[in-house]
Amino acid sequence: MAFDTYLLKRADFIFKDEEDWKNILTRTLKLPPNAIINELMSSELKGRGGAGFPTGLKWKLTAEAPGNEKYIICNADEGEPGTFKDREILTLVPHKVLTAMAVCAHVIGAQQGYIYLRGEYKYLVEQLNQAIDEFHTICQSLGCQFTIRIFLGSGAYICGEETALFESMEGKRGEPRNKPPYPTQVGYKNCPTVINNVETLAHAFTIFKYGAKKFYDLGVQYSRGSKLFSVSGDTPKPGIYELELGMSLEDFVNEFGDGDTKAVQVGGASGFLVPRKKFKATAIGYKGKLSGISLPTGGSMMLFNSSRSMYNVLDNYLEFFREESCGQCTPCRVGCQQLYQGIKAVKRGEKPAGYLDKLLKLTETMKLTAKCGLGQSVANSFSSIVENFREEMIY
Ligand code: L3W
Ligand code: SF4
Repeated sequence: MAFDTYLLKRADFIFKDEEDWKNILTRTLKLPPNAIINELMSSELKGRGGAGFPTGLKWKLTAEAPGNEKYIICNADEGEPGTFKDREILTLVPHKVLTAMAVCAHVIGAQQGYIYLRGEYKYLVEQLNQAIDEFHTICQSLGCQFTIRIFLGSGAYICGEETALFESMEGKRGEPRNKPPYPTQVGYKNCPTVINNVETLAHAFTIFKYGAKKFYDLGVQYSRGSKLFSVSGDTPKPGIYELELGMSLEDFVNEFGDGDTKAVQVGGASGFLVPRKKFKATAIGYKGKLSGISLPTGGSMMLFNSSRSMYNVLDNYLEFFREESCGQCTPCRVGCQQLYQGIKAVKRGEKPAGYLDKLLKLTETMKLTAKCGLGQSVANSFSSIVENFREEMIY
């Protein structure tokens, strides 16, 4: 099939130039909020947590929302299996994130910001607090009263879902709310709130430093800029890489595979498993110019070679989802359990292979009826594994 190939290109923005933060902060805080929003909008930066909502629009909607009490929250509850990039940003260039949070506060009119830090990243608290103390001193010298605090999570995956995160911060069980209303209108403490992934804020810093065009010139139409990828699994070079969006999976595998890559899981357990025959036709980015299949992702890229059982991979994901489902809605609470038991029954020969089709239907129902992204996205990995590796699922 005809497919435009976007060559894999490395980018080099996120982990450098942090030392400029005081200048960038001073300069950007002097700009009117509208100018900052326009710059973000023209960069076409989209949320790097996985869903890809336009960042400039999120800030604009929150700035325009009625109310005097507003918040900026950095979502550092990095829990998607195979994702380990945000902790590196917070370790190596925390001031970029803090600077972008202060600029956001200036744009939306917030006095207080929070970093919601994954419980397992407790080891980062001390050094992050040191960075925050230093940051507050500089902010105050600029006449900016904005302050940032860390809120430490308790290890529940679901608390990375933004509304469950608010509930958790408010001292309640971490259970997702219905959306809409979106956080831009009703967020933390029911106030308008910007909630951005760590990496999104780090890219905003790049845009404030270099201008929108530099960012926009990377990547392809509808998928602008670079992105961090957490590369793991059967690869000779596991690690974190900053790459331009729009690359084909084939290029990615040529670069990171071990020569025997059978499939790549794009976007963690909530993403899609892409088999070898679709590498060429799959690109990493948001839908638009990319022909073939385009997959947005939070950046988790797990490679599997031919020694791996796709049944075991799916079993592992389902065990994870069944454990992490908050249990609030029936399709997800019961559905995850049924899927987990169901594939075991087929594998043991207790159910016929055709039972897999019933399970596929169940995932379609979950996609339509589950309350939040967790239950809705189980279908992604389930259907992509069962449809492409059915022979590995049966007795
Ligand atoms: C205002 C509207 N705001 C949407 C906002 C919304 C949120 C953002 C994305 O799931 C994804 C999921 C996982 N007015 C709005 C609006 N928004 N419409 O835009 O929203 P949404 O609902 O599309 O997605 P989400 O619930 O935030 C996140 C995928 O990420 N994922 C998981 C990643 C996990 C991590 C991690 O551990 N760090 O990133 C993996 O790919 O499948 O699609 O802010 O409020 N009209
Ligand atoms: Fe909870 Fe799952 Fe329902 Fe989300 S889909 S609210 S995680 S039970």
